[in-house]
Amino acid sequence: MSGEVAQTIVALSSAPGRGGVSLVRISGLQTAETLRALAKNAERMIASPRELVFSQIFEVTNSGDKQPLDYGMGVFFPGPGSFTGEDVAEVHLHGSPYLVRRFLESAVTLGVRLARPGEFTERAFLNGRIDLVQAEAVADLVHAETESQAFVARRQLEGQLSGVLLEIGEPLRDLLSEIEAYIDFPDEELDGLLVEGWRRRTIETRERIAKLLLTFESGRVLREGASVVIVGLPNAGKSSLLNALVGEERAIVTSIAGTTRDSIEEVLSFAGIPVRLWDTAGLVDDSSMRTPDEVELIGIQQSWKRARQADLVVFLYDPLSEVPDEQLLLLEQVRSFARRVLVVGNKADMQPVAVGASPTMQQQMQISAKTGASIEALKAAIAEMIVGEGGFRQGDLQISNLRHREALTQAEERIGDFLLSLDNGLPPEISALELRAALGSLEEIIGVTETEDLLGRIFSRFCIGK
Ligand SMILES: Nc1nc2c(ncn2[C@@H]2O[C@H](COP(=O)(O)OP(=O)(O)OP(=O)(O)O)[C@@H](O)[C@H]2O)c(=O)[nH]1
Ligand SMILES: [Mg+2]
Repeated sequence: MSGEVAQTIVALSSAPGRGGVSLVRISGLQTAETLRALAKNAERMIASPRELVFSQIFEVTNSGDKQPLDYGMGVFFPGPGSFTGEDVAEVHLHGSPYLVRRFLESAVTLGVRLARPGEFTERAFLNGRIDLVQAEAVADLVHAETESQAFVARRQLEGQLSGVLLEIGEPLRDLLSEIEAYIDFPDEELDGLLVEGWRRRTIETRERIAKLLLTFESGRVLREGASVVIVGLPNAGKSSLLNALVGEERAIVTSIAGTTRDSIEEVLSFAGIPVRLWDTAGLVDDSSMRTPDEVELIGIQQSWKRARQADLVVFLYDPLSEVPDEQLLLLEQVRSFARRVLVVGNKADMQPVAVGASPTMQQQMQISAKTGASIEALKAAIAEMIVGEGGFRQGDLQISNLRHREALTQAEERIGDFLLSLDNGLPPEISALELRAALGSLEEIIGVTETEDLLGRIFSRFCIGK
């Protein structure tokens, strides 16, 4: 154990600021000793682990004097059966930044070090309590803002993804030991049938990896939220639609064309899927009858940019438009670059009379942003389009982390190289190298093989006290 890890650490684990209760966590060899110095009833906490004990709490001054600080609760979790695998204590103080600061300073006076972000979870990983995928899930759960994000993180924390990754690697591990046996006996001829078996088993594994990789797209949407951009002609009702979806008067609505200039963002959740919804300045093309001013022009440029980056463009169609041809032209333009387009006809309350309702119009649904008609149906349609064909179903195993995707892609590529080496009749020691690299990539995800750099990147994402 390095000196750093051997040190006892302390941090505020609840959110900083004033509140009902502040929770301070301590982990390491000196935990019991620190608890004895700072809590009057420490002995009772240590004698009955995992039980909350009421106690007077002390502070320790620089000169080593003990003084009353607060009344609170404390609990002791002996290692190795604790979260970090070390002795851990949690002390509940009254939720005051002053009390917390004095408590932390007292612990530091006693030789305890302030923890870095994520250091408790990092210790849990280093002590084998959880694997890397689970450690990342802890951070994801803390950051989860919607039901689906929490669901994916919880599954990952429970170890489902780790389990599947181990299972996928299993045939590769077996195969590697078989091939290595051949390396030890270089005179033996490689049997064609045997090689065929190796090939088949590896292809099966590669297919499983490919399937898992396919879940990344919907997984990413769950984690980061999909960006949904509302575009359309000026006055189509885009800002009215944003307001209807948000459920409050978020954007300015007027009957003046060109009201919205800056794009406006709102974060919402549709059917448990996080959505970053953008209202944009109405699009006008060169043939427009009205000439936008400089500010509006910049807004329009922004609209195009947002639409290009969107996961889904909602094209809000105005059946009452006086420039129906221009509107169809814009729709075609949007269709030419957007990944997914949902064409929504607005102002259904007006019962459009012929105007603009040309037969070429391809509205997928009709709503009224003004009365709120079919807004719920629109939310469902947006959610459905984001997660896409055969995409996310609650219950499917997801990968949602870029690091996982990179490592799986690596593994997939190295398996391809392995198969190539078999095809080319290369010596087994060369094939074994490729296979070992593939396995290495898989194991890196869980943290069987890890580097300091990798750990630094993962745990820096955590908050202090976690
Ligand atoms: N009858 C009816 N009027 C609507 C509906 N939606 C919007 N409007 C009206 O259409 C006008 C323009 O609405 P906005 O929401 O400001 O339109 P916009 O697309 O954001 O316009 P710009 O920001 O100028 O691009 C306002 O007078 C709204 O009241 C609707 O569903 N029915
Ligand atoms: Mg607007």
